Amino acid sequence: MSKSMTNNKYVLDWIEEMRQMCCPDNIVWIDGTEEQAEALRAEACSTGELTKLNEELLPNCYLHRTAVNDVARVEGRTFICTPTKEEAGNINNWVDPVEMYATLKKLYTGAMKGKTMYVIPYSMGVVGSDFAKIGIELTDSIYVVLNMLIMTRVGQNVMDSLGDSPDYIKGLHAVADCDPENRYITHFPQDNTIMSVNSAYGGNVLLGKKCFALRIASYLGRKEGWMAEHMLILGVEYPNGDIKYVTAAFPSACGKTNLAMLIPPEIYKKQGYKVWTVGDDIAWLRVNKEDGKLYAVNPENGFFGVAPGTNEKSNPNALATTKRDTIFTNVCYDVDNNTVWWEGLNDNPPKNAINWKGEPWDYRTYDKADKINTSGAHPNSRFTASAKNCPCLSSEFNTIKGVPVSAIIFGGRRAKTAPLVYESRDWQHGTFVGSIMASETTAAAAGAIGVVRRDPMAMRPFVGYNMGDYWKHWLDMGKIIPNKPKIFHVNWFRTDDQGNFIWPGFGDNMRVLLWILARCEGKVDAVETPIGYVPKPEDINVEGLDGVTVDTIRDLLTIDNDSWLADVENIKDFYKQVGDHVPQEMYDELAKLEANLKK
Ligand code: GTP
Ligand code: SPV
Ligand code: MN
Repeated sequence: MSKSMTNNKYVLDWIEEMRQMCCPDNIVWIDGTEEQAEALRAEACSTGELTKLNEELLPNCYLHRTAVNDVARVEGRTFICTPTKEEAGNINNWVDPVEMYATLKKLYTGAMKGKTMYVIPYSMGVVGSDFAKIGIELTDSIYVVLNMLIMTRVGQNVMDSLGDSPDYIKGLHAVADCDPENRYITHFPQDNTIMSVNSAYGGNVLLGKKCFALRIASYLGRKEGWMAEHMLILGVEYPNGDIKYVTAAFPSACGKTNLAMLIPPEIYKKQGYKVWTVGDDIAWLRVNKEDGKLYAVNPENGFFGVAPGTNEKSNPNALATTKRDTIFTNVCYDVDNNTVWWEGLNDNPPKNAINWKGEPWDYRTYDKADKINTSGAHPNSRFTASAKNCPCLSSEFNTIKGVPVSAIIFGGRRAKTAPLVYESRDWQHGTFVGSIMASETTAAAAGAIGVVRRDPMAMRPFVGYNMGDYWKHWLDMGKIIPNKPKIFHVNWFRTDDQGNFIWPGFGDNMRVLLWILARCEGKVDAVETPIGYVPKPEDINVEGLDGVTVDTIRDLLTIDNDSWLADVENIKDFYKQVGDHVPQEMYDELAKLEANLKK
């Protein structure tokens, strides 16, 4: 047993209780030092848990493969265990806490026999800042430890900051048999507790991320008057040096990392425009007492990004971030070069390759229609990369105060219906726009891909309480933010009749961002439609775009009343499903939308 990093009796008693249940051979505290991390990497390499990659091409980078049946978040096995089902609501899976603790106890009992239990003290947010919250994760996986060291702030200063307070989030993770039938990702908001068992994949086991920074934090935010959201945070720098910040909520694998690291098109770059990344996945938002604006911080310390599709053209900043100190999970292994590859990196797949399942792989067998079985990298394969290596990292990344938010942007993958961009009329309408978000499902969660489902605020899998109460919390926040951000909705994913994306996306999304910010400054007009305000087509700059004209923009901005009316029916069903906690204001907005469309 390594030396304890604290005398805090709440922490020590809990660890002892978990030790007695899980029966590890050994307990090791993770102190955040490079020496300890290096020793753990070496140990993981010696057992085959990690493969060290080419030190010249990818210094300090490693490859890891998870079990074939453990490659994404499992929403069906994720539970919010509040004392009553009503508190968790109809959208979450719920089990009575007493029953769930009993189920889990059986699975954890003896689960760490022969293994080491690592104790990871971490902070979400800059240690000791007003935004920050402390967690301790106990895990028997070195892979989890090494990921947490990249994704969060770990070290003695975290325990010093906690002192003898009981105010921290408990997280217990055991890989156990990695049995999908007994996989549980469970949250006990009233107990500040997260318990995860039988998985070793990303969002299921890096407990600081979705489990804490969204599910538990959203619950705490409601109680304490702030918000935890599935949002990127970026700053747009104008040629005069001004920087305006926006946050954007898109569902998993719908473009947050890409937008957060956007490189402006040439026409803007040469004028001096720049984009700075504050966060790519999670935002914690609080009202600033001095100026009455909403301020955002990114509680994470790294990026757990989707690898496929990341390349020199789509996201050079993300690619550069992954060139050192990175853990790659479930990508394709290039045996000859001892490097990694994924679909969409380049047109040069390795000839001597091992796929994400760990089998020899011939790139000629790739079939777009059956990616999971034929691709070199899993569609949800990821990189875990340190924020400090990101070339476009904002100088405000370690901000204590947060950055002021000018605009909140919602968005999803919609082949039809949603226009390129529209603006809500006010905060209440904007909350409604968030509540009716819909998107085609992706590989980020287990299950069918490409099915349209409602994903309010991109938070469907991440709200730690009743969805209706969450919308109410949004409305309530609107009442306590004197200088509210404007709320917008975007869709980069409209397709033509052949199924091709019409909008070029990626860096060119800057053109839409600039319209959004011009609206926030009152510098550009808009056209009122039944769903909100859309740009005049000529106000989206198409200079330097290949094959995209003002007519293309006009087409991308059309609102088809019939498909929207069909959506209204679908929203009514969804609201019914959310149940009787849906605020009346949302029904009022829905009625207004329907009336506008029928006018
Ligand atoms: P999570 O990490 O799961 O929360 O995902 P994310 O929202 O950060 O998504 P990410 O930026 O990793 O993008 C996921 C996929 O969307 C990638 O395959 C991208 O290539 C694709 N994508 C991102 N931005 C655009 C865009 O503007 N247009 C198009 N057509 N595709 C995009
Ligand atoms: C997401 O699915 O939204 C992710 C990846 O960001 S995970 O950490 O697995 O949740
Ligand atoms: Mn995410």
